[in-house]
Amino acid sequence: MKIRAVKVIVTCPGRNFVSVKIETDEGIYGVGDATLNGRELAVASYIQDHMIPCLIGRDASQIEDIWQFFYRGAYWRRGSVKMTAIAAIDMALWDIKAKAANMPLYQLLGGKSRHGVLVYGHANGKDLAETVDEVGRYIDLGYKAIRAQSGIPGLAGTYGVSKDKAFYEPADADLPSENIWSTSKYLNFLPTLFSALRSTYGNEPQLLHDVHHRLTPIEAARLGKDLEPYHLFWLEDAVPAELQEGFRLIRQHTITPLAVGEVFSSIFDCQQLITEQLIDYIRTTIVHAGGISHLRKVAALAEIYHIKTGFHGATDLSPITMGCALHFDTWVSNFGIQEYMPHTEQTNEVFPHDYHFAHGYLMIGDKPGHGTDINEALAAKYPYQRAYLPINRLEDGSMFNW
Ligand code: GCO
Ligand code: MG
Repeated sequence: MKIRAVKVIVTCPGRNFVSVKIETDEGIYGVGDATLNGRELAVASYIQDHMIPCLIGRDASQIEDIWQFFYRGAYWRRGSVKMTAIAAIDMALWDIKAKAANMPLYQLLGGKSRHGVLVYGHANGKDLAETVDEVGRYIDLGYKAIRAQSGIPGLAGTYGVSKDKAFYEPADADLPSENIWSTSKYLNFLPTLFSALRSTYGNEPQLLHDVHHRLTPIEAARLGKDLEPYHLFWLEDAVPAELQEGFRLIRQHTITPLAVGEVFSSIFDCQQLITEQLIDYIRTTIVHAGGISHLRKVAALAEIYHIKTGFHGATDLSPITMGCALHFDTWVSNFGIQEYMPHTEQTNEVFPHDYHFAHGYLMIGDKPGHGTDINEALAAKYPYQRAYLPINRLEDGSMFNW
């Protein structure tokens, strides 16, 4: 089965998405997600200008060889743009292989290990009281695991607190907007939030929190310790993780479970974190780290070290990534949890899919392939609109991590 044509499709049904569609000479096609929030066109160009000429005429069934061709053959290794571009091709090729086999993707990977995929939803509020109410709303919706993010007294705004309660869109302006951050205000406030959540809702709901890369290891150790009485499911991205050995310090001080990895692009970004058991959940996901082929290797390494998956699943990852992730989650033995932020109706129309939410789980369908498609005619109606993620500064004006 030869690759006949490859298209890069850029669309903005409320937010930007980059997708690829690979067509074969046997009429079977596959789609993949190539969205890298805030840097979309770099990936589109990487695929269009540097991958498509090498793909035409290749055997679409040779997924691993094509992966290695683009990984090794570029000479320049890793990096978010390259690994997102490779991921998109990889997802589309797995879609084709599964369709050719007339099987849902999870069957090709090894079959079902569970009947549904446990997800966590995103409760957030402008202050403690509103966040407590929002967590209650998610419990009422049937979520068993809920991430809680809240406005912080004395700060105008922060990561994870949304204007729109149903849909969170972090890329909120055509040039980066600026937030102001204070670590001490945050560290003083956060334990009061989780104390209020546990006293209101008891021990049953799983509670999660995303620090969004804003602490140093010793600050993260303090926070992890302060949160221990409220037994979080995980504390996410407590520190920026370029320095993997930095997690040793956090680990020495706290038993709060740690999750990290949504910005990683390969197994080499988490090798030490995994082999030294410095984390509990690996969040590196299919779209930003080389696709299904590469994530299988990450998950297999993690499994040996008692580390579970917890794939990134924000709205800037398209429904195609979600479809692939859910097949992976349904199969992989060391599954932990899946992040879930519903896409808007407009996005769902452009990307028809066969997964749905029920009682705290996402359920996948049995269509051959990964179960997600793109409506090209509709996609063409929404041209690209430049949008950036915010940046963060300290109260004295210093550039900080967002
Ligand atoms: C999460 C993430 C996202 C990112 C976003 C950046 O845990 O869901 O931190 O909200 O900020 O994906 O584009
Ligand atoms: Mg995060």
